[in-house]
Amino acid sequence: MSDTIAAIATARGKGAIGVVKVSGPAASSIAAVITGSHLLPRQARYLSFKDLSGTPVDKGIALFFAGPDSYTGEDVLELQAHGNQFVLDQLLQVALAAGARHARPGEFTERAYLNNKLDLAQAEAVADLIESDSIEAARAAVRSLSGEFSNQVNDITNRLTELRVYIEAALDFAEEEIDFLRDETLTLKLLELDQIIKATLARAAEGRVLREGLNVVIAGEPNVGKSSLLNALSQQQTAIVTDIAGTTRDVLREHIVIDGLPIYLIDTAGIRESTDVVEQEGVRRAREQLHSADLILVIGVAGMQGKAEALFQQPDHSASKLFIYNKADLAPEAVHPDGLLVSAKTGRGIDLLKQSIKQHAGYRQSPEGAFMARRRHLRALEQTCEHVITARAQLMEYAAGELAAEELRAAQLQLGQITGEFSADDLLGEIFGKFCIGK
Ligand SMILES: Nc1nc2c(ncn2[C@@H]2O[C@H](COP(=O)(O)OP(=O)(O)O)[C@@H](O)[C@H]2O)c(=O)[nH]1
Ligand SMILES: [Mg+2]
Repeated sequence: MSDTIAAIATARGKGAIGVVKVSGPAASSIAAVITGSHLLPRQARYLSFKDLSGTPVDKGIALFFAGPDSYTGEDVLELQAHGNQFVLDQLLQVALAAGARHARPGEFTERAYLNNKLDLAQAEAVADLIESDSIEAARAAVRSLSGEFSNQVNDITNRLTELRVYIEAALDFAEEEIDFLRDETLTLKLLELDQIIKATLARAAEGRVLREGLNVVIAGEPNVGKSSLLNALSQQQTAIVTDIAGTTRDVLREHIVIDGLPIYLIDTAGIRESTDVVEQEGVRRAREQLHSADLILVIGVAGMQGKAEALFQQPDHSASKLFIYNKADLAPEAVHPDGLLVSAKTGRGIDLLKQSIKQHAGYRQSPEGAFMARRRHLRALEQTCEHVITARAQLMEYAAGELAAEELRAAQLQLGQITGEFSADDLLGEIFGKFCIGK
């Protein structure tokens, strides 16, 4: 990488300060052009920023970091000017005229990754921190950014290596191989590993939900109070509520946040056979929503035995389900051990319902806190887990050391995708392409 990149790093708009960043071999000569001085590394200087003709553009603070001790690992210049678009545009233009080119989205962080300043999971956490929509999400992102998630992944990788070495050594001593491989410490270690992976997965899954939110679909028969529950949960009068069955036809959405957990509540048409074409379409859309749901709230009526359940016994919804019995105000004595009693009308049980939604999301389950993570991380961890389980079976059931070692190797490859040790170029393009410019 021999070229120099530049970008405005602060958000567009008017603000107290605005930052232009430059990274690459020309950073120090660009600094000399703009500031007219030779900047010493890591020494803040307050001076005039000038354009190529020497006309002052602004006054501000210039910071120079000499590579490899910088964010990107290259020479980096940071100009802190006033937060005005025209000022920043001019500074950027000078940098471009003096030898830089426009940075692509995420290119500073991509360079940091390529120069081993951070691994891929950390680089992704940078983008996730910037995108955080709650304190909880920001905390999880910082945890991943500071390497807690990666350390955990590396710990698992090291344990895998240790076990592989052990098994492969056993294979070299064929006579004692069987005893070696049936060794209890080996199977215990595999069991322990399995647990560590699952714990990591739980923390990552929590972070994934914090980042992407949870699709919660409210479903059930007509008139059970689905729309009323949407309104009660969101404390908005979004949905039209009447006692006429089949009122809701369109799919309605509300965004709510429960203790930092973003939830997309989706209200649907009541599921029943109907001759009305509009309602039929509503029911079709309701069924469609069920497929993208993370959680389905199956609504029934308190005191009535769950006809609703039967509607959702179809095997095609993999989402977990929570059974809710509404209108508890009309049947205060009702008992439903399989579900939650609520009243959209009086508000009874609504807080409990929110807590249950949170629990079902696996949220706030891990005392150490969530790792900001993405679906691809979860997939890799799940695959790792499967390989470890298969490895244990190969050893215990068949004493097949070679196959077990092969499984462990496959597990390591999966983990390497999280930290970017083994990642395809197109994956990198996809990850960094979603960053904002200037990061
Ligand atoms: N008593 C009582 N009535 C309710 C409650 N929730 C909804 N309803 C009434 O039940 C009827 C149907 O409600 P709606 O939310 O439109 O049901 P949906 O068809 O499932 O969306 C309306 O008349 C609501 O006022 C509740 O908790 N208690
Ligand atoms: Mg409705």
